[in-house]
Amino acid sequence: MRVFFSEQHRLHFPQGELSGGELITPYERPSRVEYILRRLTERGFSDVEEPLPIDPVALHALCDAGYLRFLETAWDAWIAAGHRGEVIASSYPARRMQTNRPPRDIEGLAGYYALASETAITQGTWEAALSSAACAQSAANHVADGAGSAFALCRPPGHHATADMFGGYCFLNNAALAAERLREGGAARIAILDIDFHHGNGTQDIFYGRGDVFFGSIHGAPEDAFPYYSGFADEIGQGAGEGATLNIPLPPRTGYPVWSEALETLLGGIHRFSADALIVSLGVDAFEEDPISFFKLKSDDFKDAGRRIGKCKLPTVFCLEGGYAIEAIGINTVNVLEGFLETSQMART
Ligand code: SP5
Ligand code: ZN
Repeated sequence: MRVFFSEQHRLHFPQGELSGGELITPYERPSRVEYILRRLTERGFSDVEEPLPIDPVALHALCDAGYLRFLETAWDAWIAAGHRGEVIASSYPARRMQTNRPPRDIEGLAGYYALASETAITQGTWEAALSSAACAQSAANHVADGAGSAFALCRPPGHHATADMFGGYCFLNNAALAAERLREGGAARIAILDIDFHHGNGTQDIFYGRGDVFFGSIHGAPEDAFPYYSGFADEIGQGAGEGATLNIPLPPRTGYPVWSEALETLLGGIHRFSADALIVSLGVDAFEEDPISFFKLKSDDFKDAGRRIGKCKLPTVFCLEGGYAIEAIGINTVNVLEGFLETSQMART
């Protein structure tokens, strides 16, 4: 399985994450990918490639133009305004306020384009987000060209980002870009399987009205877990997309017996959808030792999950999402890939 990876991810390393009223060292930090790379090497995944530069046409087709301009210029505007910290949103267009009038002031603009305040923008965030998106795009190209699977080692992650909002450590929706690329590559129907602990609100939002892209997610129930305001079981898509969204929220302390049953339900949905290709939003924060999550999966469970996913026998792009138990993130991530390869019966191309 080819791995797409860019060193440019390092350009995004905010110093602070707003958590419990404090600024702490971010959970989503550069060393995460170092652990994954090390494990990939140990396990013989030696085919690691730099992605091609992002295709700007695809990016603009997916995202709001004002949002992209904001991401590109936010840091400079913030510094020019005299702010001394990192770009952190603090005011939001909440209920009954104006949600369609981007302010001129950069502090207002940050909240206009944010969905949460834990995620800071810093000097290299834009470049890093582009490189992460490029990994997803190149991985999708590789699969569209006939490879059975590919792993986009995306950092920063993407599944919380909508076409016009950042947050949840995400800026550009890597999985959505991969889906659109597979569509262009000839796959008529795409399934996105999101096994990150958190609901992939951004991916869901992007495809909510679409009948050609299925989105299924297992996640911590919104009553108890970020992003709190989406991921309910009655969110099923709308219009042409009705029935093409499937959410399975699960309560605190959910272990593998219940989690794997939910996975089978999603895989059944993907089968009935008759997908031509699969994208896995691969977060491993369902792990029992994850510091910000509450599921109880063990490292071996990730291998079993990979085996179940491989049985779909679909061309598959894996995009890295979350996972914050850093010492185990390599083992857990690569376990999914290895389990997948066991059952998908596709050679490591
Ligand atoms: C990609 C991804 O996994 N994003 C997750 C973003 C979560 N951000 C908010 C986390 C709030 C966690 N608070 C729980 C602290 C438990 N000690
Ligand atoms: Zn997550």
